[in-house]
Amino acid sequence: MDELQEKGSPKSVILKELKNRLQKDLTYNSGKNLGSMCAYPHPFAKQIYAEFIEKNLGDPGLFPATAEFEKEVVQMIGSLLSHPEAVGHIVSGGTEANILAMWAARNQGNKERHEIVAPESVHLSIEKSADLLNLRLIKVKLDDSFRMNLEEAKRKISAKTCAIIGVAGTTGLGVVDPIAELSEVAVSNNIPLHVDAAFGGFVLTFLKELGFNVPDFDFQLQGVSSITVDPHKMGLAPIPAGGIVFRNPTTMKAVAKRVTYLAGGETDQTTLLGTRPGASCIAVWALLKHLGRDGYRSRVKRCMDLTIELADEIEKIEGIGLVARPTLNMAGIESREVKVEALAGELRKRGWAIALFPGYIRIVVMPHTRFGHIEDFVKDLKNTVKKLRGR
Ligand code: 0PR
Repeated sequence: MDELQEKGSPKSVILKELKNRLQKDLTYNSGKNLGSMCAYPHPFAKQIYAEFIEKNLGDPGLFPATAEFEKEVVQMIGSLLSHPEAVGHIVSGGTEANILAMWAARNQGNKERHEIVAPESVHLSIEKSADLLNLRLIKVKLDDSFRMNLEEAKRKISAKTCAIIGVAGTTGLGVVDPIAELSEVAVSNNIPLHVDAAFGGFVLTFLKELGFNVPDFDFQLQGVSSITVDPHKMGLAPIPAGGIVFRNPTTMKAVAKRVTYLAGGETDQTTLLGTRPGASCIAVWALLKHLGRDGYRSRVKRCMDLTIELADEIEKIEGIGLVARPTLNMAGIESREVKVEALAGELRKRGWAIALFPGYIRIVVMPHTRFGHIEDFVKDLKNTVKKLRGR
């Protein structure tokens, strides 16, 4: 048990202990982390973050310049998602972004509307939202390509539905739900469609520009009312930096609470948190300005090229296969011959940090992943499968 000491220790002693003990944490550049949707933050963003650490977006009157940067970040993200007039916030992550979207949708609808309709592949944060907001989460089965089954979704939508949720880059496999079709359903039923592009938001548009065949998912589609898009995933920003963008200010204002006593003057808070890290937001602003579309596009291309190489190698290994050809920079490994839990266990013993979902292993190819890391992984994967098949 640790306790707060009466007298402080010298910085050098503390630093030494921190460095020693933190060695236990896997680093991104070890190449062994193939299971995380986060990346080592871009060094420029890290520098900016440290420089403006004291900014608090919870009191925008006290930090008016920081608040302006937040507006501009949202506009830049909005422009990436085909709607520069978007409003929203840089928040703590995809979870908070999804909670905000559900909160706004619930408050905007009438009292009878207390159900949300989402695919089985939806992220846990939507379950948390339903729990917190007293909404009933109605899950829709997936089709053969692991996308939300459209016909079932239509059947489950009713006068009680306050939001439909589609995922653009599912947590497990990175697939994109039929957002264009869901948008039509949303428009004809006058229900907001929330798109969870926490991971896919910083990938899909660039893939499209690179000539990949990816479906539409953003504000181009009239029914899309809000989008979650996380700078701390493929946006390369320091944690915490999630993003929520709304098509209309009125949707966001549905959660507004007036705060009258702040040092910077009265404000309408439209976030879950009060005190919020302005440094995160300023770092995202700086990074978007620094990398530009071109910087992100080239990183996305590298990740996708590597993912395709990995996918091709997985397909060559006897005894295992891909759950689906990758849409994004993620791949799912399944097997009819060996237990994926055993396979994951063996790979983890060899130091690989990989995610294990029911029935498959998820690999995420992030900007810190190099060709050599994939080569090493494939080698271990081959040997492990061989060993397990031999039993
Ligand atoms: N929406 C989707 C589609 C997600 O995949 C995630 C998280 C969220 C929302 C929630 O985002 P926050 O975690 O920012 O609140 N997806 C990652 C996952 O579950 C989160 C993560 C990232 C977990 C890095 C572990 C890790 O090492 O895989």
